[in-house]
Amino acid sequence: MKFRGNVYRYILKEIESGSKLHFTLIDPEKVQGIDQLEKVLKAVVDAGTDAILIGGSLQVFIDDVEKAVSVVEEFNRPSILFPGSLAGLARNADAILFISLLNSENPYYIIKAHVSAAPIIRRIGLEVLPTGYIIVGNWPTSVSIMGDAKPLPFEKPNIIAAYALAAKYLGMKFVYLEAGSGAPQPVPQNVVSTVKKVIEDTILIVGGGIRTPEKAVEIVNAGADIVVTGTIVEERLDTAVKIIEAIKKR
Ligand code: 1GP
Repeated sequence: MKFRGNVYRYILKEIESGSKLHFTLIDPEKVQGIDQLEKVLKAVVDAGTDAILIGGSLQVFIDDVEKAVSVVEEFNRPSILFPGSLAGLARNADAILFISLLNSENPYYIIKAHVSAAPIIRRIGLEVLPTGYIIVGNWPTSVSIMGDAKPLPFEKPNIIAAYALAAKYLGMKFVYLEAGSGAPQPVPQNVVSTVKKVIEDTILIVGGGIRTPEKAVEIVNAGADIVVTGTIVEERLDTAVKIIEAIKKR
């Protein structure tokens, strides 16, 4: 059954009821057939994942994104585009994380891609989730390379928090702290808590390098509202299920 409704209100309602959310990231480039995707989605939805993000940094092609979205439609969870480029825009999704890469050194990723995308999004009629996207960590990752960003080091939580606060003051509804897909370490607890303390009720999404239930629970306990996992879903579905269950029953 297809998800129906307003995605932002759905997320807010969960958060206001005291829940922590989990989003599963599906990279269309890495999907190995519809059967495999259905199996993965069934497992994560049964475990309690709240929404499916669809996107990637490389080789994303609109046909693949639309195909992935149409499989998500079987599972009554919102499909949210998480585009690495304009090729990640798909007609049939429920919403789009409209991400400004705040610490990019290239204005294209801060605002110019958005200028190109905005009229298309309006025409398609996608719900927009305005998101300040901040790449953090002590190493380059695909997303920092593709987005011309120098990751903000974990040792500078106050600078990371200042970026997040700027996003809040610009009116963005979400702040996404991104350590990068497959990062060797997830965002540390002190960075999450420092950011959450200043952005208060702005919704905090944290992702990148989360591979164990313990780390996921640490991150939500530090103040993340939403945790995203992608790589572990592709590599160890059983562990991904445990991560979701741990977040949901904490
Ligand atoms: C990437 O934050 C997500 O945008 C997920 O990262 O693939 O490391 O889980 P992982």
